[in-house]
Amino acid sequence: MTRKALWLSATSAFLAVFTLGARAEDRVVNVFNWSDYIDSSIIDDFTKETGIKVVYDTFDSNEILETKLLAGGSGYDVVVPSGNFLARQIQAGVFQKLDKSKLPNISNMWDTVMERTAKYDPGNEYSINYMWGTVGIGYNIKKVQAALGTDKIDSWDVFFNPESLAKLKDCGVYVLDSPADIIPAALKYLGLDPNSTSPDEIAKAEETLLKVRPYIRKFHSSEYINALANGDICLAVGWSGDVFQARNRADEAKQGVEIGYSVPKEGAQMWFDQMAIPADAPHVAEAHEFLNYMMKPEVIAKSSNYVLYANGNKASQQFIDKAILEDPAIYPDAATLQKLYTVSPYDPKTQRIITRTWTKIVTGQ
Ligand code: N2P
Repeated sequence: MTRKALWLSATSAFLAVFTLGARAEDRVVNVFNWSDYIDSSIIDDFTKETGIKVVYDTFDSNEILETKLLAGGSGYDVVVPSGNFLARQIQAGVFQKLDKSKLPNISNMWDTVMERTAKYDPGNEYSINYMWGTVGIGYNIKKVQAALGTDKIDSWDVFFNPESLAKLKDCGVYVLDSPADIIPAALKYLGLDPNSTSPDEIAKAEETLLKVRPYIRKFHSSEYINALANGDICLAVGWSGDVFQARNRADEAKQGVEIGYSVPKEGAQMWFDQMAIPADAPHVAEAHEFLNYMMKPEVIAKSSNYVLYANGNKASQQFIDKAILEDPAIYPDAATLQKLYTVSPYDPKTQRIITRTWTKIVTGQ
């Protein structure tokens, strides 16, 4: 081979590898979603159907997601903040508007849910609902019966009343490490507006939480699923579907652990987790394909059947297990809806107070 021929063949080999490499690299979508929030076969099926590889990464806190998004350059193509966080992230310019022409399956979405999510994302221009649920009380039925003399929890009093929580200290109490979920619950328990931005009222919520602080073993937003399922703890203030996943894991383990979930009568927060595409997402076309896939009725129903949260896709309901669709703690009936409130994003000043308050509560000082 002459030198020139050698050079040419090396170049074409390089070009071939480079082009193949680039093509393979194009077909990637980087997804950042909550932990315990998908049936992983959905990811595999998406890749089989589209050829797009999914790099799937998880978090368990809106604050963690927000820090990454505000820093920019996260590399994520699809992220799933809760509505109250999404709202201020939209304001901060973190997301791009969705190209609805690439999302024909949007016609499957549920107007009732879209009306509610429009409160955070006017016109639903930046986001699609993934799942929604409540913040309530998960508990070990037998252990609570033994400690409190009842196997039915219907009030926040079991948690916020120090005399009651003291009785559960030894069997173990976990609480979400999530100020925007717990402080509104404390305000609601006190008969105040869960959306209060009054420093005095937030101080009252802090006082209430500090009184029960000695009886809380851990603040964590995902470990309570296994801790409840294994019988390591007897109560967790947590998210509905996670508690139901704990119940299923306990049933599968057949160790006699029975898990209950309560939407307390004083009221509970209803939240919406929204799929959105960061403004600087590297794979925008693939992100739209992913969102469109997740809006297929059979696909999102499979996810709800697995994670035990309601979704915002009306057409998926025919594929959702009857027991899930008819469980008012998952798909609330009118009476349960009456008890649910939503939360608004905190303004910067209130956010600072909330962050300071939360540090005091978690550290117990
Ligand atoms: C998933 C919990 C997501 C609910 N494990 C919080 N938005």
